[in-house]
Amino acid sequence: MLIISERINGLFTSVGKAIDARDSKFIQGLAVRQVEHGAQALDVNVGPGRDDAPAAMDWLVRTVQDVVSEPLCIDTSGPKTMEAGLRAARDKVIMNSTTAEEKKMERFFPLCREYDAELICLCMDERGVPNSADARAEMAMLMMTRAMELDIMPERLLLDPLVLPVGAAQDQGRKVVQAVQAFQLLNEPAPRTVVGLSNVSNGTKQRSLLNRTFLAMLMGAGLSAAIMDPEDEELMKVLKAGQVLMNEQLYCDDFLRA
Ligand code: THG
Repeated sequence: MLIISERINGLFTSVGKAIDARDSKFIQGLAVRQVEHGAQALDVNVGPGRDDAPAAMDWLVRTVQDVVSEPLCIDTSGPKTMEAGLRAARDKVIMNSTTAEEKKMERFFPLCREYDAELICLCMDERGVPNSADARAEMAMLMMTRAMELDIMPERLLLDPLVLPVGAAQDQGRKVVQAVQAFQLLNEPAPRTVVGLSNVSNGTKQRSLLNRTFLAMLMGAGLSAAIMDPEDEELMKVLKAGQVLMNEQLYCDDFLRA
């Protein structure tokens, strides 16, 4: 399980303010802390509704990579902001993300090829989010096929079924679990999968409990990566136990500490 830090995101009020003020100390402190707690990659997102998004992304990427060497996951739906992030990045990145919208694929696949990046493929298109696991798998297949036509091999992709808040769409949780299983049958070797875990608990009162329960379910379904908060200790305990139970880590009596 690849742990991608969710915290460098302008959605968080404090992070949004730090980006506005170009407060590199605050952002760098957060980045270092996330890595110390187990982040293996860092999602970076300047947040919604900015006129200066490409400039903000350029600054954010440079600021974070000055203090950590983990790969960055450049999180934006805007091609200009994505390109600014790709140009600023010193090492290879994960692009987060294309959707199945024609306009998105036309811009993001060539960028992926040009910068030799990995790419998250988010299951949604002009009509919204597919309502079933099968419809999500069909959309993931479409993105994978289109990528291959441009010589982007499936190994470079991460398929994201798109997690919705349980409070708004309670029937979607199990469909996402089923979609993660279905995605792995789309190719050989099985394509990698990723989710934005905390989406599931948005607007609820038991965020950590819902996040860690959903993580266990998704790990059981074979999930490869999660955008999540490694500073949530209970969540990280479930992750470590899950890795032992899925035979991804060697069991020992002290596995939580190991
Ligand atoms: N898939 C992919 N990328 C993603 C998502 C996804 N990137 C963004 C998001 N979803 C994952 N990251 C977050 C980050 C923050 C929150 C949820 C998911 C969050 N933030 C608080 C909120 O909105 O209530 C912020 C509140 C505060 O200021 O503290 O919940 O699905 N590929």
